[in-house]
Amino acid sequence: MEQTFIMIKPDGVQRGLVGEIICRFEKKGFSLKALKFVNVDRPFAEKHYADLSAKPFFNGLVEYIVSGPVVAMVWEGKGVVATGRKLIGATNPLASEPGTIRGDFAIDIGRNVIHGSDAVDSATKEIALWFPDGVVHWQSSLHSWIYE
Ligand code: RTP
Repeated sequence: MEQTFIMIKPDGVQRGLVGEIICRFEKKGFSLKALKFVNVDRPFAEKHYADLSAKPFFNGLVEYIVSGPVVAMVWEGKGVVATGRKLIGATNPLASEPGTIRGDFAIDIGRNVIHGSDAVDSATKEIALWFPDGVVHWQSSLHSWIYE
């Protein structure tokens, strides 16, 4: 079953959106496989966002991610990478549809509350980076009510 890496960024934590975000993924039917509350340091944030290192906003992005604790999670389910991105909404919250997390709770691209892996291979890399000891294996008892 597909897995994705989701991070609630420092603004999402500070604004008390952790429960709301977890609720949205749970209600959709996805399963939570790993969760930790963590302060990341600069080298770690730079590694996570290595693909963006040439972007002009890279330094500000890293400063933002290290500015407070984040919630790192692994969610599992059919199509969770792409559908997780739909639940999150467009990168720029002003372009995110109402009903999405960023569409409902954010305004500025530099304070957009949440990160979600953009492809299955980046999800695999990000899960390995954030959860090097692996994740818990379990199956929800609701499985047969969610999947045909
Ligand atoms: P994320 O990785 O956080 O899920 O975001 P994304 O794929 O939707 O967007 P990406 O292009 O990978 O950018 C990563 C994060 O960088 C910040 N950003 N700031 N100031 C800017 O122009 C700008 N552009 C991007 C955002 O926090 C974005 O989520």
